[in-house]
Amino acid sequence: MDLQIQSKLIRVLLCCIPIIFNTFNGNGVVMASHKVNPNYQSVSAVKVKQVYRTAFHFQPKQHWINDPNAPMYYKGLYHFFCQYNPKGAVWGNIVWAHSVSTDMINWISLKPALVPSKWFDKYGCWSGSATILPGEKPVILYTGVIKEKPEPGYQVQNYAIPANYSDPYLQEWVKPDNNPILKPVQVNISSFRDPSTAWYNNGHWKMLVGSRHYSRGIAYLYRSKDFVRWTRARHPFNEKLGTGMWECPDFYPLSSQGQRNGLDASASGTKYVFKVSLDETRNECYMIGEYDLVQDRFHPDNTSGWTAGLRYDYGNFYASKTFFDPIKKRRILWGWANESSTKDEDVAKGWAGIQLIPRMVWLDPSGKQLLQWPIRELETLRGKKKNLKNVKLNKGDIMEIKGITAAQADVDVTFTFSSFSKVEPYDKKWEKFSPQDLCGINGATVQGGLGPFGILALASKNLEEYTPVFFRIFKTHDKNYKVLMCSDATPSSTNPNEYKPSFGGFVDMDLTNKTLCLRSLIDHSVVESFGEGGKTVITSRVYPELAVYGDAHLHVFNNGSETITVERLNAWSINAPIMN
Ligand SMILES: *[C@@H]1O[C@H](CO)[C@@H](O)[C@H](O)[C@H]1NC(C)=O
Ligand SMILES: *[C@@H]1O[C@H](CO)[C@@H](O)[C@H](O)[C@H]1NC(C)=O
Ligand SMILES: *[C@@H]1O[C@H](CO)[C@@H](O)[C@H](O)[C@H]1NC(C)=O
Ligand SMILES: *[C@@H]1O[C@H](CO)[C@@H](O)[C@H](O)[C@H]1NC(C)=O
Ligand SMILES: *[C@@H]1O[C@H](CO)[C@@H](O)[C@H](O)[C@H]1NC(C)=O
Ligand SMILES: *[C@H]1O[C@@H](CO)[C@H](O)[C@@H](O)[C@@H]1NC(C)=O
Repeated sequence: MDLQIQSKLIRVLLCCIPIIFNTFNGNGVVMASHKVNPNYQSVSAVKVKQVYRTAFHFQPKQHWINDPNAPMYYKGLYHFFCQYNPKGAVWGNIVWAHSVSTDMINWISLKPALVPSKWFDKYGCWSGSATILPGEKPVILYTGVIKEKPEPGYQVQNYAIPANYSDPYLQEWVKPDNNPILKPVQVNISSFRDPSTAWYNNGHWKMLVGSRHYSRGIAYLYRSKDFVRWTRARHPFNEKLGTGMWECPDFYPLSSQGQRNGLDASASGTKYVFKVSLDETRNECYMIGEYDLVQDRFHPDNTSGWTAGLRYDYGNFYASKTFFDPIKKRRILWGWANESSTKDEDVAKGWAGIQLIPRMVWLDPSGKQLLQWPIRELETLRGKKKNLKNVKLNKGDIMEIKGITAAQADVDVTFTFSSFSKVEPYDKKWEKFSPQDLCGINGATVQGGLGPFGILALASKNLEEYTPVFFRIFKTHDKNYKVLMCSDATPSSTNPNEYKPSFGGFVDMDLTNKTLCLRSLIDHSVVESFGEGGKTVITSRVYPELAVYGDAHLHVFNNGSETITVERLNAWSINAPIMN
């Protein structure tokens, strides 16, 4: 059946299912970095402001969402859950929102899957993951908050199972009475959360729980034979001094270098990925390394360990989680992007938070990092197309890409240049700077040698507002080239109240062919950009005042003295899918 028709059919079928609202009333729980304003957390949206809502990114109809939870495939449907406040547009009253899809693009929302209802989750059903047990039996592991104190709450780990395995929608979940399965024994009772998907080897199920001991970030490993009685391993799976609380640990095997197919959590990989979300800095770090099966520990490779500073996304992206899609044999990454607007604006908008487009992840041919690419299903939304070939851009040139909906678009460009003669030297004093700092110093208006060149997304007619996404190439003292990719929200909006960071990441690539690619997904208040086939990814949230709907424009530009050629550009209007 055609996916769209099938989705519509599912929607029709689901209209008949009564939505049961939860009756939980949180009392101003303060989560680590979410200082919740109790005055706001149960202020229900009266009117949902549409202007910055995304068209093709995952969003509920209204109110707050954060972490993606337990993505999985079950009996013909992709299931997606996330942290959700059913009563307001700021964090609080957290339940598990639940949606299903046949393509991870069109979504239908169901009633929340988990709401606080038992003594072991009375003050919150926090993040967790799904594991598919033998016989196609999904089980959810999640964090329950049993006391409000000490802040941000006393945390335990619970499990939940489907009430009816014949129901492909998995609408009812049961929390068995032998919960919690893990109490915080000899661990920090208020920093003990986010159980990972479990994997199986050497006769045991294994899973990770995020924690901290003072400033030491820790991922504890637990083992079980029956999935109910769990024992903590003597050594943490991984830990690091000075990194603070580790949230949402994720661990998975990879196929060999350059192989795009993903592996089930329990398969043995050529290499493994270990990822944590760092609560203190509110960004993530992933590492590629070896899994020591005897010690049950993860050892990052020297080239991809802590010092490499690898991130899935150098912009607005947090609390990510992957799952293995058994149908298309791929590993899919989900991540949450919060708002860059103020709490008052969020309350006025009536909503906050989006999930980014699911990305396929696999090991780069170098073996040193991952590659990421939006799932192919997104391309089914492509509408009107604009195509360009061999267009030269001299210093200062800006060329508009007309004829598509620039506020809701997918643009894919290949840039080439013919010489390195004008490349700028990489200033030695920048070595202590992060790529984000470098992008802050070297914006699109700072003219250079080889770059800046790229696109101007969500631009107003007279360029009072625009979000530049661009590259700039430098030559280091040891005669290597360094490619910097930036996504700069600074000029994105004339509203002075927004958070408008200039995000940046280096692109570790071979420039022999003198080409560089950029793909950006532009969706009203989000610009999600993939540099060089997904080597470096940066997401920005932006809120233009003028460049909205039909008043948004898209351009390519060059502000470096070396002429840049747009060898090929494809841009599409993107249609809106069914969204909850
Ligand atoms: C279980 O789900 C199936 C499929 O939706 C349905 O036919 C059946 O009535 C359900 N059983 C119960 C006990 O709800
Ligand atoms: C335990 O976690 C809480 C909440 O994050 C924190 O305030 C406290 O310092 C932690 N204690 C230790 C020993 O890590
Ligand atoms: C990785 O680093 C460690 C410690 O610095 C060193 O002993 C080891 O030889 C390095 N391994 C490789 C493959 O470079
Ligand atoms: C290019 O640089 C000039 C000089 O700083 C600036 O006026 C112009 O706005 C820049 N172009 C873009 C697209 O930022
Ligand atoms: C350069 O281009 C050639 C021919 O298209 C291709 O085979 C090769 O992989 C490219 N090299 C790099 C480093 O991209
Ligand atoms: C998203 O919002 C911005 C602006 O308020 C903060 O600076 C970020 O820390 C926050 N990110 C997360 C993951 O919460």
